[in-house]
Amino acid sequence: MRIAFISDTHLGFSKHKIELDSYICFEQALKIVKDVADLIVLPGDVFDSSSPGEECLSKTFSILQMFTGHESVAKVIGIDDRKQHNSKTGLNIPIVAIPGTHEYKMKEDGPLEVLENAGYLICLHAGSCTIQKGNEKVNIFGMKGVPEQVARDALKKLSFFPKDGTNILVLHQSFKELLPFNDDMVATLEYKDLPPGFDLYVNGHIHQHKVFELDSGTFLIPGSTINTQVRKVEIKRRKGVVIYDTESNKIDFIEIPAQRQYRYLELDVLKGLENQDVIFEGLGPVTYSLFGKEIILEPYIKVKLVGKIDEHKKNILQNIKKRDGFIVDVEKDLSVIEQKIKDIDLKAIRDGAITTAEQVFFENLYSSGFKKSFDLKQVFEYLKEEKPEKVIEHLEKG
Ligand SMILES: [Mn+2]
Repeated sequence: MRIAFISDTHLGFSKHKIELDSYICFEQALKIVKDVADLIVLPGDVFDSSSPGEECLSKTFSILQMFTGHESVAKVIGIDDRKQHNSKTGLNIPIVAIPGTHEYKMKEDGPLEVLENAGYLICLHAGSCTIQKGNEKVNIFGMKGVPEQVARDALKKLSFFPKDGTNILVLHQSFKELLPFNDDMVATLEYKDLPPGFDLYVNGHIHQHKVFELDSGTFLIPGSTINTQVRKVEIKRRKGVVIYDTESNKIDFIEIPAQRQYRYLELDVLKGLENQDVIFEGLGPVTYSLFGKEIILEPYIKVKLVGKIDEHKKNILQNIKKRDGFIVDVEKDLSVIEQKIKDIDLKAIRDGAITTAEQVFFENLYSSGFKKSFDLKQVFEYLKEEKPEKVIEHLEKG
């Protein structure tokens, strides 16, 4: 059996002036896998939100409908999950999904249950389902994305155990080994916590595609189909889907053909701003037709600025930001802010504030009947030094 993994599609993602990329990539992912896969697995973060709006659901339904209507060869023959509603899928290929961290809800139904009730997929929360094609059986075990602090205990409690056939465990969590630091708020799971005996361990959540071997078996991170954070590591590799062949154990990564181009630049304002064309060189728009419209995906350039900006540089920067046909996202390095703070004459501000406070103080005292015979200047000094007892002493003397 050939199983497709399409992870972290984040349908409805709309930050960074990007609105349709999630749908464009999801539709292409389904297009890629529909002729080659017998089963599709979505390892979480299918939606970007646990309560997507009508617009997002409508677009999602439109895309799924493009792939409905055919008789499937692989069939779902059993589901073992308490929260499961619907065992039929209207698509030509069965789809099994788990909710990710973005769809997380304690108990209520989320968007994946909406798709399940509409007959599009099987949503596993803490259970398994079996898919059969000819004589071959594949068991998909799934645990929905849970808060990291409880992930280790939750997985242990489920005590997943392989069944007859090929066994695949699908999760949506962080792992301690994948992090550069140890923090139970961020990850409690370690590879050794994985139940043994599975043919493949699949994990959503991590947006960079990776495959590696563990003692317990092969660990597959399909990676996301969209960049949700424009960071150096995240945009390094183009996005895609994964096809796993249960017979040969081969894992293939297939790139999504039409996707927005990204570039990450660290720019020293002293050197890098004069030759602006270098910033845009080699990047161009990508067009794609979806929902009966031609959509132009402009290249996205993230610029991290390092150094001090003067007026002249500010103008150059404005030109870069305004360049037609590009999305330019400028992030200032902290050192720029530090420099700005240094440039401000703090002493002048402080002195100015005190002078104003002094005036207000005197005016208030005189208007409330204080005689000018008091050395109010001295009183104010005492107050500034936080010595109220001295103030009283002074007033009593007067
Ligand atoms: Mn995600």
